[in-house]
Amino acid sequence: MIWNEKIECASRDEIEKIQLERLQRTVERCYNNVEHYRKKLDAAGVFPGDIKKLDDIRKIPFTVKDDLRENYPYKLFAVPMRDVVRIHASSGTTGKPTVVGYTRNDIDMWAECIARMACAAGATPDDIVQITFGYTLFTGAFGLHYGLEKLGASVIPISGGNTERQVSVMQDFGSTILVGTPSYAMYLAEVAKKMGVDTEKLPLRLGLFGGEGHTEEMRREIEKALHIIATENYGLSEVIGPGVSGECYCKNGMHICEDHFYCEIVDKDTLLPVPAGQPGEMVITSLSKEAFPILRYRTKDITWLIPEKCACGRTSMRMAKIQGRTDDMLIIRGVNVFPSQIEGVLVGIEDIGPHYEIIVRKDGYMDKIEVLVEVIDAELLDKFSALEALEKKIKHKLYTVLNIGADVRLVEPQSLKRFEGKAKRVTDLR
Ligand code: DLL
Repeated sequence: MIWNEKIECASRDEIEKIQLERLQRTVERCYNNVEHYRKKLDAAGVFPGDIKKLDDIRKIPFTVKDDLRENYPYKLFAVPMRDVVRIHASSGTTGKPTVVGYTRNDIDMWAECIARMACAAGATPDDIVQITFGYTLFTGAFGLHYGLEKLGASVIPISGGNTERQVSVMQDFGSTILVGTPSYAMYLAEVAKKMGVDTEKLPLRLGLFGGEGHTEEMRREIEKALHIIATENYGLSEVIGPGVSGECYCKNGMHICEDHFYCEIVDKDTLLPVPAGQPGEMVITSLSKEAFPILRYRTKDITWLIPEKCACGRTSMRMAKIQGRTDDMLIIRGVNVFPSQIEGVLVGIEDIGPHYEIIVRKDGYMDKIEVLVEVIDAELLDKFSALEALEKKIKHKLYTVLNIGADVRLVEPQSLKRFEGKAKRVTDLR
């Protein structure tokens, strides 16, 4: 089923017409109501009337995370506080958090975007949905919650943590859809197994995962461990939260809600547009948001656009899986390494589990990378030659993909950290 056929299957012309009208309104709203944008647009010599065609968006200066921090907490809001009905924030590991607001219309639009992507993934009003994102300032839980209610599903707002209880609720309440991060889904499967629960017998059938990336290899692990179809969705708090895009059941790129978000891909160094199909940094402009409109936000997420019509029938632009972030790329002895490349190698090797940790340190002047990964069978740790052979095999596979040598340390089963929200797998000690 298609939630909003008129939009999701619209022609390019129809979509671009909506986008241009809404872009013009958004630029006007920003110029008239937000001092920060007015100053930036004035400095660039761009006025709302200059946006005559979609490509004119390139005249608009970029917005970056620091702009949000400098305007903490409410200075980028484009409506009076009395019109704001919800506030979220992203924690941010450094500096001040970034704060975003929503009007009632924004909340409705958000729910619409989530309903579209959940429906595309295969969710129906008959589903029982267990939301394991934390109901906090984080946008994940509330975003999915309202959208799935709009779709008509029965939502269990269990929130994050207490994994054994999650498994019991899943059994007792008959959850059919799991919402959370992919790393939490993996952990949940592990806990279920430890509790002696046969996941094949659970009614669970579909996962709506996001908030962080996972490789195709990890997706297959999750699907196998929970006996579900695992789909992925994408978004970020600065733009709305989840709901920017999501996979349909074809699992071949995430459909963008293009009538609400205009996505560009730019070269991360030159900031010039790259052609469809080529990777670069995703830049997003909101097209209909009232409380917190955002112009050309540099997400730091690396992906590319897929313009072709999807096998599901939707014509909407898709975005490829996030390949990494411009700021999570590790430069090891001059070579660019993305943690996702390491995950792609590890998951899929027999005898080791899907949990891993990457440690980067300086050894004299040299960067050293060490990958910690759990063996499945603890007894292997006592068998020196088998252990050595396995380490060698992993090292070799890593070398062929990364083109640099990495140390591998095999550790006890269950000894690495598990995550209830987004996983943090890299420790850079340099
Ligand atoms: O993570 C919003 C969200 C919640 C999306 C739940 C989907 C589901 P932030 O905390 O602001 O918002 O983090 C946004 O997370 O820029 C990406 O780097 C990363 N991210 C989110 N979804 C994906 C994904 C939410 N599917 C940042 N694949 C983004 C890869 C993702 N990275």
